[in-house]
Amino acid sequence: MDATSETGLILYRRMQLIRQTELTLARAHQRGLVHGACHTYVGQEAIAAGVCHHLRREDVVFSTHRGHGHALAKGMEPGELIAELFGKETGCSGGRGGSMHLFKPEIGMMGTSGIVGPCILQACGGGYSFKLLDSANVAVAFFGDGAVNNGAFHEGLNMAAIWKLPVLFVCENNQFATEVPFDYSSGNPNVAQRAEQFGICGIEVDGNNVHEVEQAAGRALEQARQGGGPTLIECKTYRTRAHAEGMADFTYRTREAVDQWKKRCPIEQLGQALIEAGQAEPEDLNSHRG
Ligand SMILES: Cc1ncc(C[n+]2csc(CCOP(=O)(O)OP(=O)(O)O)c2C)c(N)n1
Repeated sequence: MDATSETGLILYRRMQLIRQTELTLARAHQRGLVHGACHTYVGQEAIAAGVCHHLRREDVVFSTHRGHGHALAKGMEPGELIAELFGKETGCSGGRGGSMHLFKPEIGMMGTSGIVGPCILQACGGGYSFKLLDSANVAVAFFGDGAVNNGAFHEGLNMAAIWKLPVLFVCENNQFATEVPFDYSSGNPNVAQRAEQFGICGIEVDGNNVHEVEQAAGRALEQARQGGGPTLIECKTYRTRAHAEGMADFTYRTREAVDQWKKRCPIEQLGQALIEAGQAEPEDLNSHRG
């Protein structure tokens, strides 16, 4: 198998692992087995998979309330994640944290969080410590469009720029903060463009195209490791389930819009591309389902 098809299959498997874990959790939530809120990552899998493809165990990730995909892509076992949401001692946080307190520092998973924004500053702290230690590790902040009009975004990007911190800022622009459309809440809804104001590089990618995400992240992470400073990547995407399990979904957006985005499923798109390029057979993909 050549390197391209191997990468494709790794990414496919990683995205399926996230999708199947999320669907398992959604069903468990419906049965009342999940304690606390559960924000799934369905539709956005390409972003965690693409970025984390280039991360080493020592690199650190700071996440959000929608962080199951980040934890899994950074190497957390699905069993530890599911057990945590079930409130079991075998969960990654001993069953005392739940979905928004997933921690496993030994693999660089520095936490999901119920507070929108601070992960940006925490990643700057991580990057600053790597700089002081003169290490080639990087810190990654994943955050939604809902975080970019928060002070933490401006403080964090500016600090990372002036100190050339080894940080990657990944904005997952799924177009809504709960029910508020991003183009309503933003004077300038182009997130990538904002990087210029801080003197850093900003890139916009199709967040449902895992290769686009993976390649942009690979270049930005290499730059950060070599002392070239931070990058902001805006990944345009869409969540295809409700904001959180059990919440109503079609008061602020239409079923048709959701259906349109389901057709752009990142997993189906990659699977199709692998088959068309002769890099995988349908049975390979079935055997890589998570
Ligand atoms: C500081 C802060 N303000 C408000 C909230 C309430 N809140 C929870 S989720 C959310 C929407 C976040 O949207 P976004 O960052 O775009 O992430 P998404 O849910 O779309 O993945 C808000 C406003 C919060 N948790 N923290």
